[in-house]
Amino acid sequence: MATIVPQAADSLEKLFADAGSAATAPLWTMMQAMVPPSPAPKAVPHLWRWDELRPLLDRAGTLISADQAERRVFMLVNPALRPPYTTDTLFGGMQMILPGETAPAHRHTAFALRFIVEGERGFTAVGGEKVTMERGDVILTPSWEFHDHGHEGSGPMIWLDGLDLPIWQAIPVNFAEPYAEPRYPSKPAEGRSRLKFPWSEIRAKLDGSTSSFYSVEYEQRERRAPISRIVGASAERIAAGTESPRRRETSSAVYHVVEGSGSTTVGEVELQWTRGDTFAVPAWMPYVHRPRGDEAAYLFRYDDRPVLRALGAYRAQLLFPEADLREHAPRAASVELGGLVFLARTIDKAKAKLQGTLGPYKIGPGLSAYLLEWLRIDEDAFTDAVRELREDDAIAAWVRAHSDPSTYPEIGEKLRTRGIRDAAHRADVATRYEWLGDRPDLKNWFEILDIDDALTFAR
Ligand code: GTQ
Ligand code: FE2
Repeated sequence: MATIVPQAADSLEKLFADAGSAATAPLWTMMQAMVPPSPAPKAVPHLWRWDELRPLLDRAGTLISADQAERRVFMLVNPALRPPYTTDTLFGGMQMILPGETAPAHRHTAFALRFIVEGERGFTAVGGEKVTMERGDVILTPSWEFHDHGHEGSGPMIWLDGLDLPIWQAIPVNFAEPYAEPRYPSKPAEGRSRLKFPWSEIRAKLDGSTSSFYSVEYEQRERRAPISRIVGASAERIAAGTESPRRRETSSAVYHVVEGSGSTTVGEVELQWTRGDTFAVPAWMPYVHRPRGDEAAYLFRYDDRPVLRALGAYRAQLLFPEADLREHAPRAASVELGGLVFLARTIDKAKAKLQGTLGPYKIGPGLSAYLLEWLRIDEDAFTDAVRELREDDAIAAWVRAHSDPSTYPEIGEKLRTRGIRDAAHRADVATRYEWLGDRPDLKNWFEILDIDDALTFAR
């Protein structure tokens, strides 16, 4: 007689066991972890002190040659992660080469930048172009170009390497190729190299601003674009006795202290820094820099903003979210506020300047500077008012109280009708607005700015 074996009741436990055997797993037990409610970087804020790294490099210099090592680099390993993570998306390493040494030529899909920390007359040869190094220079190694390093000076040559290696852990199709010889044939660059950004140039831009906080983005020489499709870089100046605006971004950053000392609060952590130190700011943690003493601080940083933008994942919480001119244009020239054209646009630019998000815009020279000049309002006083008052109406009332409203119709007329004066002026303007060469019919600034705003953010 056949016995009937009762079918044991099914259970989630059994289901999970069988699902595991079938190389599957239920999403619903880990929904939050797989699709988290907010950005969840694994990296922690951390600082690497120059006076700790420097002796390590010295010792490495006596124990291994650049040739043996291929690259004599101490990776800056985030304490919460493993190599090559300095942040979740960025790699930082401190590299040293000694006089007469060769770090042999290779190429890889990963992008690299170098920020020169110590020494002179070192060089890196990139794609046949020999680029000499000096403290503060930023030198680019674009993807897939052969590069080797050497040193024709005396004493150690040390720099910070910034690479996108962590990205290639998630997309593991990074590959490298050695060159057949230690050196790839190269010649010194003729004139200004497309690969090099001297510190003197960047510092002059930073010092050209009256803002207590100012940020300059490194852009490709040939066109308005970040230095690579994955990694961007900028330099920041924070005046003594002030602090940077509190920010948080979905991008992470590696900072290097070029001049000055101070501290950065990242989330709950306070990092104390001085010249030569390097620190990691993970994604989405609020951070603010404060210089110490009576000197301004100059910081270099690289970040993953370009790749986040490409992925549609760049977000920032800023002091003035409406004024991120890296992402969108300011209000149009013709927008009137308090009886004045161009005032709304100038407010947007002042806000952007305050928080380091001017992107391709500037306040002066140009119509914003003329507006303030004709109103007899000092730019610094105006910027302070924007910072304090924040709202359009309050700022417009302040402007009214600090200028003569009977002059507004005339000022408006002058601004509206201002345009390109002659061929020489046009040639000069066309160095900044390249597309103008194709539009000889255009003269009026308001029209030019409208078109340029649209072109700047056209994708
Ligand atoms: O100098 O070519 O820090 O290929 C990591 C990978 C430096 C370099 C690094 C590299 C290099
Ligand atoms: Fe390399």
